[in-house]
Amino acid sequence: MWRRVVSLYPLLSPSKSSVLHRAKGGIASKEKTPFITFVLGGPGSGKGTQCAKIVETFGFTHLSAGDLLRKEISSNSENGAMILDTIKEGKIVPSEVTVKLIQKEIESSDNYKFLIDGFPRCEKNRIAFEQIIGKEPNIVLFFDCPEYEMVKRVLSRNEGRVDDNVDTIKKRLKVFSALNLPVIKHYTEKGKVCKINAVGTVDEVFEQVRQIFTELMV
Ligand code: UP5
Ligand code: MG
Repeated sequence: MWRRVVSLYPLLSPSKSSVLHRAKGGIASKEKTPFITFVLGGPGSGKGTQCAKIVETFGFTHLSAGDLLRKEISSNSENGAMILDTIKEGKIVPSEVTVKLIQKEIESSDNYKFLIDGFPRCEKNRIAFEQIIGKEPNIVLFFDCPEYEMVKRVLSRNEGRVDDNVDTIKKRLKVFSALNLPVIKHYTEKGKVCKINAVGTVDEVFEQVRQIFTELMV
């Protein structure tokens, strides 16, 4: 059966106010450097849904790494076939490919506040981002969701995604647990993670998110 892995993971938890206090300095320096928010959580934890609400309420630009990769597939780019095979297997696309797509979006945007959704998914992704972009995230949101709930949400999404099937979701969950949780642990130790309980209605979850961003923007 689906195990509950995420919440049992021994995360350090610095207080939310100390995380926000540190991040605030970054958002104050408007337009000089980008303010980077990594939005992490397992497949179906609600990252994309909550990002849409943050964009609407707080004026961030939403960069979903998965959406950027799917766009590469549909535009028949040179990496399209490789990306499609990787996504079907629930594996992680080579870091440089994803970071370059994110970099292009950041550099061509007029905004300075970014939500980077579903990235970095592994330590190699994290290191590549920090080397190529030359910056760490200001803050990391982690949507903490039990596996049974993530599976239920993904399997009822019905938007025709090639990876929304029982076989691939099992692989995606394994990759999340093995490779993405260490990234969350890394940033937790650096005092950058705000953990959000992703169970509840979309609006209930957003209440927690709203509090974080309201405090950040003050
Ligand atoms: N829903 C949302 N919130 C809900 C709530 N509170 N209550 C009830 N239902 C809720 O939500 C999923 C579904 O649940 C939706 O139907 C929604 O209405 C409902 P969503 O907001 O889409 O969740 P999200 O966390 O965004 O789920 P997603 O499936 O997009 O997460 P993944 O991280 O798996 O997908 P992503 O697109 O980021 O990546 C896909 C693949 O691309 C990866 O597996 C990988 O192969 C590849 N990839 C890389 O290789 N590198 C990258 O950097 C990024 C992706
Ligand atoms: Mg998503």
